[in-house]
Amino acid sequence: MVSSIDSSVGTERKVVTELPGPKSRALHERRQAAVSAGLTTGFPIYIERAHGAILQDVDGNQILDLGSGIAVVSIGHAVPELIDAVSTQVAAFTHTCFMVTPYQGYVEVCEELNALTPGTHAKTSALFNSGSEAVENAVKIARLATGRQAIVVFDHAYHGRTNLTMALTAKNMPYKDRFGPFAPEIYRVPMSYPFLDGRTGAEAAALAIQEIETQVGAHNVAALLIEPVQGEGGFVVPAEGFLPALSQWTTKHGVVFIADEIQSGFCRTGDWFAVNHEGVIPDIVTTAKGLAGGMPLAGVTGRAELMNAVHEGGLGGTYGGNPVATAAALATIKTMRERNLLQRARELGDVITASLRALQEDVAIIGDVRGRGAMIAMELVMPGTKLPNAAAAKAIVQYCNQQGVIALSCGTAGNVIRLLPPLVITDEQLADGLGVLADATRAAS
Ligand code: PLZ
Repeated sequence: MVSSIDSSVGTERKVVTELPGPKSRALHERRQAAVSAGLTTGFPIYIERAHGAILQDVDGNQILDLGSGIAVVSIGHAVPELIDAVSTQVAAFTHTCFMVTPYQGYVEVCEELNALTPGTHAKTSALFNSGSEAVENAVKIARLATGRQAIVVFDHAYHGRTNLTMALTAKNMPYKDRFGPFAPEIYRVPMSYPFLDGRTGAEAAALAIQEIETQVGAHNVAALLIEPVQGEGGFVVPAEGFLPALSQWTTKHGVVFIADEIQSGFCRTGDWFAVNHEGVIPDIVTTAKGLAGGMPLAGVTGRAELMNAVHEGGLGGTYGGNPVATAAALATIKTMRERNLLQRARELGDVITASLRALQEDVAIIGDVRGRGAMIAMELVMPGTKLPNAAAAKAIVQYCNQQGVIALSCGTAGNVIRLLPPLVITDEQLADGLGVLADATRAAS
């Protein structure tokens, strides 16, 4: 099999041209003529190959990846087990459409999802292509199963860019602006955001619940949809007790609790799912990103009585659960187990948190350091306040890029730097990346 990896990609960050280099700049020019201007790219270096936590661009620069393609390649780039599984599957068959003729890989991924997601109750799953599509389907299922329409979402939420998921997403620019009209029956309530609201989990939950009950009515609510650690919205970790209180409320009122674990799931936070940190058992879990190591695959997993309430033929799609993507997912899950990436994510989190906390002592622009496992962020503020400092975030990302490090920003105000390294990043690579990030932060403050 093809298990040989491309050994030409080094293991160290190495910048050999100005960034972007001449070949990347030439490709970028071609791109301007060919690709819609609606797609922008933070760091337009064109990638040729990758390995582990290093991306190699067309000019021969070796770039340290602290973003994993937005939490996707958690097992690292070019993992031999994944290459083998995908290559074998490509040679066997690439597509049948699961609704026409099925195959084993689809069933096996559903079995894994049913077993890995929290709770020992009977579950079934359905597979799709993208996170947005998974969220859309979770909402469809919850509405059908409950016979209700209202969907409750939170401030700072991100759930996708399709029409329904734009409505579920909080931030207008760039996701929603002038793309409406949006889907009705979506209600947004306050998120627990300890750094900014200072509320305990119980207080924040009481506030959210009060708004739902007075403005929507519990009996109208089909589902409450929440990211247990918010991703694009700023790596917001709700105060302890917030998620359990909401979960209890949904159970009491027959509301479907949907955990969107698309960014936080699959080892990222040091557990299979972020809800596990507080023992919350969702009715439905949506997954994507880290699930398939870079192949497009998403899942909806939930209580069998909800998932199976759907009429025959009510769920589907041409490519959902594509055989190559399901082979990638099975190899990814196996790799996560064999390399004990849950444990590694916790170790990375400890190192990153300690480094950022030390930096916070030195500079006045870091207001908060937060996150779980290998999903850690710093919120940048105007010194002495909690007011957002988006300019600093932008400057830090640019500085990192110039030094050959991919760092991502997020946050409703664009003032959060988030770290999502591949979980196979070495200690040396991480120390190198954190050093560059510290230099960048000092330069910006
Ligand atoms: N739910 C929690 O994080 C995707 C978006 C990048 P798709 N986040 C990255 C961008 O700017 O488009 C995401 C997420 C959560 C849903 C989604 C949507 O997943 O696979 O991008 O559709």
